[in-house]
Amino acid sequence: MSKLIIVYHRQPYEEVLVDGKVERREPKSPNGIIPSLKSFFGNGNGGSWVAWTSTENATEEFERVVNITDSIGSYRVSRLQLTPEQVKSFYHVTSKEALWPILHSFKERYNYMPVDWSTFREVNWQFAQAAAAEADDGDIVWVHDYNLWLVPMYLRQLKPNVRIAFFHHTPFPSADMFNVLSWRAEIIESLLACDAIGFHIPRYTANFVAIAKSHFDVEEVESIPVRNEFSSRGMALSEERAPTKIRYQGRDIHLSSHPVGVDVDYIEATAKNSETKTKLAKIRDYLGDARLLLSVSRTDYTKGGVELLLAFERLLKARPELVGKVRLMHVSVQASNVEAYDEVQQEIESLCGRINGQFGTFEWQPVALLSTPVPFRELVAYYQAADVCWVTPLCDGLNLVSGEFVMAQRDDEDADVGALVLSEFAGAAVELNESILVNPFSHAAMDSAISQAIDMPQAERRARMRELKRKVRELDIKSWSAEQDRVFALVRESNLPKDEEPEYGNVA
Ligand code: GDG
Repeated sequence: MSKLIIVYHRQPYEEVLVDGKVERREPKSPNGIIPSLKSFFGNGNGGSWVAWTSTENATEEFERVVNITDSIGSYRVSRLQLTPEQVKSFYHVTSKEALWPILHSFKERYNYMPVDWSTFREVNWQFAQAAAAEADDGDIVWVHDYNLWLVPMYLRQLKPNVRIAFFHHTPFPSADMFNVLSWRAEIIESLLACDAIGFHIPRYTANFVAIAKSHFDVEEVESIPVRNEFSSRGMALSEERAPTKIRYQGRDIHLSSHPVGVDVDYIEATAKNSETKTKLAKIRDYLGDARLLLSVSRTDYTKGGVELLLAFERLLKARPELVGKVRLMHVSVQASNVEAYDEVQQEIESLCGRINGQFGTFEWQPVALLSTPVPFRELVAYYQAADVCWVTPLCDGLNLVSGEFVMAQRDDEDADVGALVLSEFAGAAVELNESILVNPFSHAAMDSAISQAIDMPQAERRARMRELKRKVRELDIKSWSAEQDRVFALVRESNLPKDEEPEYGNVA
């Protein structure tokens, strides 16, 4: 059986400095993308993980490759040592200031000037070299996300007979947006060196195919209809068909459109845990008869925090009877080292201050802003306490918060459940169309959606929640993993080197 080599920019554990020595700790919570990816090593075949670590905290005994044994099993971690200058240029500048805004369709935020593309190439080349050192012919190298876009092309040069798969966690924009990138042909050519490429939803896959066809002689070989329940015509991200295979220079490239799901079992178990129940009781006690509106994200202009706060301000102005009766908990986890995020953080802080100043009293404040992460177990208790979960990104690859909120809701017949307001421009909207879908660019739509959610009777909430739960359960993290395994199996059989290709009439 071939090995799997995962290439992801972060290491699969936390590094903590204890008495001058680096200790590696397995994240306690299985929630999040790293534990999900690591679980692919759990089948006993072992594997390797390639990531970077900064030379900033380097110790003398730095080991380039370490063997890890943890709850999943044993695997190797190959670490690239990047200088602080490389990290800044490759990650904080090129990836976050130039690529990220275009992926999320913010042309006006495209910051081309500080980009040093040669450093981006150099870092991607180092990742490709490290992956090549871990891989034998026939092994699958699975590369994640746009900051490693050039790895497939370099890897194909270094190891022509490895299988290369790629997964995009972000949106893939339309051609007129993508083509703003000065390095567009190089990026697409690199992706065409893959044997498989995965996206969250059919729209992103279709966008990629259209761009690839416009740059190179790419043939669309296969497509499938999108399941009826995921294709409400006329919605921002709806598509009727999903391309599943393209051909370029005689090689097949398999395409998959499947959202990364949430860990349903873990969220359900956390929701039933006694500590969560205690926390929930405390939150309810604190809220009294006020209702909780909840918003959870990283601080990022794509997440629409500013627009959401403005809508909350309009709500309190338009419906004064809600003053003192609804509280907004706005978790907006602050990131560091990206200038654009600092600006948004300041805007959010200033808006929260303005709303509290206008509508608050000494005893009562309408918005609670939290800029540091809330532990996941507590977050689940807030999901349960929330009357409305308000998720209105301007653009989001998928959005896991909406799925987590749904799975945290109680199932019993008479339980009070929350309502979900979800942006049409989050990939999750394609699946979760029983939520209140909203266009976050329209004040009128934002205003009526939040009012509709607050006023929605329990019977309607429960009916919608039943359907939402069914879908989140069906498209959970296990189903995403199964889809990736299906694609890996296809990839193992295709684009075989000439001497391994079965001959006609000679197939077992
Ligand atoms: C990228 C894409 C795509 C948030 N606040 C706290 C906290 N979180 C956790 C949530 C959730 C995760 O962070 C956020 O996931 P999202 O999907 O909402 O967003 P991104 O971080 O932007 O992720 C996105 C995703 O990749 C997967 O492919 O869906 O579109 O942008 O799991 O729970 N967790 C804790 N405290 C917090 O305060 N513990």
